[in-house]
Amino acid sequence: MFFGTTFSFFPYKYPTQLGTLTTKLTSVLTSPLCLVSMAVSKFLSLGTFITFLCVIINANYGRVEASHRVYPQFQSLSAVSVKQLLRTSYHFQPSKNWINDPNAPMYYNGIYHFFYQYNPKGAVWSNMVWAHSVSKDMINWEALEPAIYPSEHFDINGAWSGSATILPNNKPIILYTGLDHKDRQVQNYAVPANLSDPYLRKWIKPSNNPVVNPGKGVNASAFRDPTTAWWLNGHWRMLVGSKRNHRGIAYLYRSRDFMYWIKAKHPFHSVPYTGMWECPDFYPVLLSGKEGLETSNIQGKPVKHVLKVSLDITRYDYYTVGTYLTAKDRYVPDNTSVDGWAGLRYDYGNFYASKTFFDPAKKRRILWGWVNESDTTEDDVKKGWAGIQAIPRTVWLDPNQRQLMQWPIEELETLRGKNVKMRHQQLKTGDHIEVKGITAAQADVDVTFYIPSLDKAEPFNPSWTNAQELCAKKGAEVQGGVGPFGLLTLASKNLEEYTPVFFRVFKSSKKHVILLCSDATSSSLMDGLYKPSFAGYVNVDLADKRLTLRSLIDHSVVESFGAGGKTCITSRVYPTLAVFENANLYAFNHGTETITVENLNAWSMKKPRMN
Ligand code: DQQ
Repeated sequence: MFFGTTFSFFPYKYPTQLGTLTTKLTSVLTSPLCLVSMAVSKFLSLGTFITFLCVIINANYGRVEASHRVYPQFQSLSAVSVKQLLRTSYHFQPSKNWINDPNAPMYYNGIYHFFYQYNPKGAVWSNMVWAHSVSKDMINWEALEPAIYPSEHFDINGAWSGSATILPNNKPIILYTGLDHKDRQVQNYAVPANLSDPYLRKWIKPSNNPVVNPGKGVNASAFRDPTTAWWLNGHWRMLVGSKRNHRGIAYLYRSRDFMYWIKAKHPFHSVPYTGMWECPDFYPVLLSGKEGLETSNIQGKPVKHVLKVSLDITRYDYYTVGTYLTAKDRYVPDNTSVDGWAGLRYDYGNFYASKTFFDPAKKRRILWGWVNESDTTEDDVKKGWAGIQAIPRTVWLDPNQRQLMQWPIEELETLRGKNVKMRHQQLKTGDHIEVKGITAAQADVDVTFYIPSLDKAEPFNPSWTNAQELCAKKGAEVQGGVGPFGLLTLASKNLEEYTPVFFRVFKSSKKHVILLCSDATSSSLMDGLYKPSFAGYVNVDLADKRLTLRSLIDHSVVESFGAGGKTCITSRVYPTLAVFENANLYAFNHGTETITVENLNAWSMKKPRMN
């Protein structure tokens, strides 16, 4: 079931890395296919055969690594001009070049700091530094000089991802991965040079770095992305992502003084056949309410914990909800959380290497995620830029305690300009009704659909475990019973191009199954794009016969939140006709059951200060 999803990435600029072509080929041939086949080989003779093949391939070609694809010819090619056509307006991005992972988001004395992986020289991944921006609202940003860049033996070959911790007496400290002079991944720290500079412009990397070496038994080329540290019973703790063979691992390290770290005997958590765990994130969530918690602040509080890992093989972010066994210093996911590739995702679209932080100013936990491109590397070089960040999201535990809820930070609403409404509008089968009067290429749309009757819901086949495959099969044009209904975003006048975001309701023996799709198949007339039918299931019971959808539309991104933030999907799209004032927005229904737009609000969005 994962084959289609995984392999569909490879023609584009997704996994694989620093190696030779052979290594790249090996990773294509081995990682996804072999891991799955090994998992199923107990049951299938074909699986056994493929596993055997993989072992031979692995034995012949040796180490398999994956991270970002390398394009030596483009990596330091300065943008001649930055193409504005598809640049986003209110999503975070620098003025040019490549960006990837969010690093060390934090709040310090009234200012939000955001660091990110950045190539100062070109529009493809390479030459990584920690770019640095500051903001008072996480919407308007001012760019500063890079905070961390390769300069010492412990990071001379790269300054990769990491996290911030606020030490007692309000002292920020950053842990990050350095690629040292031997190309080993080591963990370093950096501190502000001047705590009284409100912008914390300069960061120092003291000479006692690295503070953590890979050590015996740890794969030095798969040992990265330290988490925010937490304090418990006299020790700091932090996690580092890794893998051994094909087992994904979060190693736990402890320290009394933040300088001298010892690896715990047992990994904090690990799962077989999941490959490299990049950018782990671990944090507490309250059992009820939307309030966030500081990572160390759990004593006496009714909490669960969340462990998120970025699976390099699929390039998606998966999380489980579970229990932190503090006495054993281990994490155990709840039995309601699937621990692996079929598990919950923050976002069922382009969203990777994410990281949360606790915002003490508004007592909330905020999630940042990198939204990568779906065009070709050549397109990125021509554009002179690649990568944006999703709108920061507040995250909290769903009252059902089985999943998270996510919602764009409230500050985004300060960008809302002209508002249009649609009320009690019936959508009969085949209708698409225009939402007129806003800048449809740069908009925020929030809609509540009312479903008068669920009787016509199509039967759900239990073999449809892969939402994305189901959405590809039953797209926006395929007539159903209850749905497909939703929004046609970034639509050209004659619908040569459009990105539908829609629901489809099925009936299974016990309950209704709701599918949310964000389908890029018809989004662009351009060639060579990755146009997936991203989708996720939405775990709601429909007792009130209502479904809500919010979509943030920003020229080349559509970021959607289904059912108040239960299921989120971000699509990158590259319209050629549906641009600027030629983009349109419609509400539509292709199901035989009439649906009512009970309430729709759409706003033109203003452009914030963006770096
Ligand atoms: N990107 C960083 C790594 C991380 C990966 C390097 C995830 O630290 O594992 O740019 O996208």
